[in-house]
Amino acid sequence: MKDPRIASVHPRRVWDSRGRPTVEVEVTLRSGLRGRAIAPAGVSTGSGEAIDRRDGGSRFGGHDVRGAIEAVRTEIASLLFSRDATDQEGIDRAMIACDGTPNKSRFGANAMIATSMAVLHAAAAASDLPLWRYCSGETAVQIPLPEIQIFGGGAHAGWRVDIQECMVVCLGAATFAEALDWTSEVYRAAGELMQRRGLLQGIADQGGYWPCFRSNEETLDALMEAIARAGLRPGKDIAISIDVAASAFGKSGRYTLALDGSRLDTAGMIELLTGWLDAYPICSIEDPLGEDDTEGFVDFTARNGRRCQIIGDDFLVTNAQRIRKAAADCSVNSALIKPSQAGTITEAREALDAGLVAGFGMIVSGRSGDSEDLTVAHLAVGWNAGQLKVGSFARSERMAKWNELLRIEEQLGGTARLARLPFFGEHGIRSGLRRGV
Ligand code: 2PG
Ligand code: MG
Repeated sequence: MKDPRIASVHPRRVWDSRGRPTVEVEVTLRSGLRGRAIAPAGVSTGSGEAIDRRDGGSRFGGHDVRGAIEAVRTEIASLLFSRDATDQEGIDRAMIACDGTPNKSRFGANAMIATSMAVLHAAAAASDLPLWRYCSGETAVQIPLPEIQIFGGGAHAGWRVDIQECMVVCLGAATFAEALDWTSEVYRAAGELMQRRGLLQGIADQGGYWPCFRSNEETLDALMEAIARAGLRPGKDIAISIDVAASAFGKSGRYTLALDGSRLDTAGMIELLTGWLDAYPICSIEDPLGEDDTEGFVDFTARNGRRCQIIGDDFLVTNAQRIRKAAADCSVNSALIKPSQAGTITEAREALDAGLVAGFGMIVSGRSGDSEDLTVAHLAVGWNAGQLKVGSFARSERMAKWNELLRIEEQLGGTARLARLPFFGEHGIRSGLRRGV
């Protein structure tokens, strides 16, 4: 291994996929090798997430990151100087201690995750390994099954529909490459369908079509039609995944679905979504209830957890402790892993491990504000998470990650295996799907 001690930490301001400022960090080792990473940013955020540091004021709508950049340039850089980049945990823990806040608000989660990921890249470079291989060590890995958005919504599309994301999961694909082939056909079919109906008005934050529908359910109908038009069998070749992101329109057990003109309590929301699970081949549902509605999560999972992946995102915020509690409560059976929600690679890994120990389905995820940074694509493979979610099948910040997985699948050659959805109990996802078709 080349000398892995850190010689310098250099931050710069770059721009994310929404055209907002964000933090890039470049870590240079004594050997001259480097690692570089860019912090992503969400807009539908859980209240328990680590907090990005933004400057506020009027410049760039308050989103500037000069404070976060300064924190990397001064305190974080001197903290990391001369440390061994392969000691990821030591570095992350030192940053956490020095930040000193429970939510990383002093340095900023954006400053910390960009640094933490850059350190990881530098360590991989020092080991002369691709990032995914550095992360996996000797452990055999699978190619993650992709969840790919077709329609956007919620906070990512001006609240045109309430449900934030309507995605496809290519259950029947033999390889990652085939999953992308099928998704491309569905994405195109969905675009044609929107155009024919005079609904094609552009794309949402993550590249999914801007959903000009008259009801939330019409989104699911349109996706079913697009899958069929693409010559694929809904529920057999391709299943549906939705991110309800219910925290964004529901608090204290009261949910307002503005497009449908309905106000529902927790029981009503569970009834509505269970009806969707009966009517459509939905294999995965994320944040079906608000982050403060733990009882609702428990009830929903008791009713549907054997036939569907039920994911906590805003509800669990990539936090190992919360994931362990969710496993004990049986409030979900799956968890999203967004490194930027945790704020360091070490904590994101801890959260992932807590989920794997609990037997959860695990999905590594990008953010709605993303960039050309490929870290999450490598983590999904190297950590053997089983699933990856990085938005739609358009816009290069999304395609860069899907394309990177094609390269990794190629590198793995004959040993490459596309992961399958986890199977929950005797009436697991697959049998549930058969009932749903
Ligand atoms: C989500 C994510 C990404 P955001 O809710 O799952 O799809 O959105 O990055 O805005 O939190
Ligand atoms: Mg989500």
